[in-house]
Amino acid sequence: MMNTDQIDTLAQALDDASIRAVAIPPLSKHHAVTIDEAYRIQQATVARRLARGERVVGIKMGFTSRAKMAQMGVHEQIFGQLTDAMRVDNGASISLAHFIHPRGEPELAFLLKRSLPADVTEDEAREAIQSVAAAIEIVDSRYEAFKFSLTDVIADNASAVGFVLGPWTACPAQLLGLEMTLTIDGEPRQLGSSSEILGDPLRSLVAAARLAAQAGMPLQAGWIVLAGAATSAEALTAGSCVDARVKGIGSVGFRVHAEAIPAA
Ligand code: OOG
Ligand code: MG
Repeated sequence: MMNTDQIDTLAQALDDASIRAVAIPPLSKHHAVTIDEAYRIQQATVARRLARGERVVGIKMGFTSRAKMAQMGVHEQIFGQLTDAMRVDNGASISLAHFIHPRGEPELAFLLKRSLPADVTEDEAREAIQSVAAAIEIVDSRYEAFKFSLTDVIADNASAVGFVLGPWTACPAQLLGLEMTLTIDGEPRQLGSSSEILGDPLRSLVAAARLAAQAGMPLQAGWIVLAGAATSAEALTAGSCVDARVKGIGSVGFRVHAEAIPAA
């Protein structure tokens, strides 16, 4: 069992890596971390963000599609926490300088009008949806070469660094079979379907309610839930224009600043 000091030390290493945008070796290289301990480390990294004035605005689900499981070699659903500081306005520009090796992935976002208990049914989860939006998640592992174990990535807040939301819209009767595309510089790079998210993105919301409540932070009214990417993620490169579209729901996008040209 890890004590609070050990948890805090590992959280600090991850938080520093995030602030400095310099990767560290995976925790699992030197420590045997359980899933419970990994979520405690995650909580401690988020506590450091809260101490800097950030606010939790929701959660993100990870590894809810086969494409993501295969890309990252992690086969269990996890969650990470989203803060207000991670939000990137639709259409805004970001700088790569703040990140290590960021990637973008197409997602679907839920806005909740009600809190959700651990044992919520699919019908109750649907009832709790205020609206939905096309989203892009920006993930950036704090680990070298973007390589990690299940507990490593949980501790690292599920690689959360940014999210971009398209306009909120009423939840359609069916969330199945919606085509999801990630486009870079006008070129479609990833193509998937909302059905690839646990068979139905609504199931991801149900899973989110369960995991978050089990971790002692039940989903709240007003929170955002990212359902998890339907496809693999794409590396972000300087000067590119990244867009995602969820058919029937909407579009969202952002730009990556061109690299600053060093003075001669
Ligand atoms: C991020 C964790 C998974 C998703 O949508 O499945 C995730 C990562 O790939 O490092 O965000
Ligand atoms: Mg994601």
